[in-house]
Amino acid sequence: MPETIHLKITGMTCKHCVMNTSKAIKSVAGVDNVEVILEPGSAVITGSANKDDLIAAITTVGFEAELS
Ligand code: 9UX
Repeated sequence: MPETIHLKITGMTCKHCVMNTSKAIKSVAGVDNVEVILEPGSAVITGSANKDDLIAAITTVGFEAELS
């Protein structure tokens, strides 16, 4: 069942960071939609993606994420 996941993301400083983070999140299985917000750093994800997989994907592009 689809759900909405809210993440706090630290380290993004520009629009390119936001794009990289969005792409990384979209690459995770089960993501239906994502909105990444630069200031303050956050993401709202809908779908059935695994939360740890989302956090790991964000780490891969150089930022830190936690559930919020
Ligand atoms: Mo440009 Mo955003 O290096 O980190 S992508 S500031």
